[in-house]
Amino acid sequence: MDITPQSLVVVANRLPVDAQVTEGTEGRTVTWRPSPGGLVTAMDAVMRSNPGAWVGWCGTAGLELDPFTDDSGRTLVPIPLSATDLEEHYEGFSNASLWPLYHDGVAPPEYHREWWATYEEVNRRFADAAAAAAAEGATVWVHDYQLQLVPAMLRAMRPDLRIGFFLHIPFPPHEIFRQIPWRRQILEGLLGSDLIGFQRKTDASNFRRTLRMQLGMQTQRTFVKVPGTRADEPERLVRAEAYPISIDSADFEALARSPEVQDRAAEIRRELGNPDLLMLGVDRLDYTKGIRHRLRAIGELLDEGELDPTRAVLVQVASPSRGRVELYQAIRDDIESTVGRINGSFATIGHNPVIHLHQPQPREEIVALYLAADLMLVTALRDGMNLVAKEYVASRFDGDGVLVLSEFAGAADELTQAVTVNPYDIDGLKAAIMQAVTMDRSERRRRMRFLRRRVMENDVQAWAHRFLDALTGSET
Ligand code: GDG
Repeated sequence: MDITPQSLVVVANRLPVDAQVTEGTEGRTVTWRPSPGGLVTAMDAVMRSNPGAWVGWCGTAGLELDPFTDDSGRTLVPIPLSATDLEEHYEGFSNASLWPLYHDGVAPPEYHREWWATYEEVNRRFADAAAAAAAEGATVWVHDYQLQLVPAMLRAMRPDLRIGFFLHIPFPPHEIFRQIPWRRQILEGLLGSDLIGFQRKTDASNFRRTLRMQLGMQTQRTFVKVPGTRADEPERLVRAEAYPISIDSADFEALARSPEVQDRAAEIRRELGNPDLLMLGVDRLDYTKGIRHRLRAIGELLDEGELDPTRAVLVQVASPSRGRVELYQAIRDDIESTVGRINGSFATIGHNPVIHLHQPQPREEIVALYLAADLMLVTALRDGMNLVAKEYVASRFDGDGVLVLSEFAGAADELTQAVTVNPYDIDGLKAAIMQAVTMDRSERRRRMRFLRRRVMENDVQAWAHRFLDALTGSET
């Protein structure tokens, strides 16, 4: 099918919908199920006035599908990925090379030349599709570490486009980034953009410093001077700065206020035996999230009698993630055995101090947990932003609850009234948990008021508009 070129094109690893394939007697039928997430919500707001096109993978390996227009008028352009593409581009170079390295090497990155070759090939496929979907002078917004080569590939084909790139994960210091065998290609890939957005100011400054150190480029404030590649090509100015992402804050608050969710929150506490203290962790099961450090601190506090194992409970939602990458299987085993050890030592008949849920929970259940929890524990070792921290705050319309937040999560830059921790410091983490447990009501409410002002004002719609306004030059 031919695509009508669009003036706004979003390019992301996944489409905002997942294909559901059924094989029947009359052949194959494909239906589409929305796959809601932060990015989809953010773009919904922007695409309402300008439906545009979305280029991404449909969620099923080996499926080749034509572009189509959905109910809201968006053009969806599915990119086919084979099982080998997924293994080498997604699980390999994206999630076993770049992901650990960009998170400061909290796990050892692996490099394989065939992974890199597939990464380039897949990026080329996305860039070609984006070029075909973009109208003359269109704005193209490329997302995340899986697609860092797309901006330069796109610019080479379509110099008329405005190209933006947003990195959802941290950008590491030059000393760490420089170990990538293909570091030059990645930097040049990103520099095809007009605007490169990062979560934190430190990510943007790590990037600009890497360009100075690695490519000898000059930077001025947030701008990078990118020399032309030919003598007749003028220098370009590329902007690299922080645009901290957020959530659909009003939507979380509305869900938390709904009678069903409030009833469920009360019911959760009852089902847990009306504990004096309900602590909560919600993470994708990932080694960057510091789940082990959190469990270690809680285990020691129970051991030392600081927390009463019959009156305190930690609910840890660790939703399955990247289960085919080896390291992720190991972290699951590790967490399950630690939870088993803590419960083995402190459980009584009818009460476990740690509940580990390794199944994805419905969104309503997550919000009910936010509302029920006295303490939210976000102890990431490194995290671009951490939306869970913001979701907890947005859900607490009752003005209560304490957020314990790692200083290594991007959210710590804005949520300065959380109880901040260095999760590597187990004694410090224990002290922070106890500070939160013993905090008096007026102090809790004062801090939550501040946090809520931040999260309710700076929501994901504001984030998307800010980025696009800067990209298209319509900033006020
Ligand atoms: C990347 C960056 C950055 C989790 N379990 C369930 C569930 N979740 C939802 C949470 C939250 C999301 O998943 C996780 O978002 P995070 O921001 O915490 O982390 P990443 O997935 O690593 O996201 C991160 C983000 O991109 C955006 O730029 O903040 O730093 O790493 O929304 O609520 N949702 C449901 N059931 C679960 O079991 N429904």
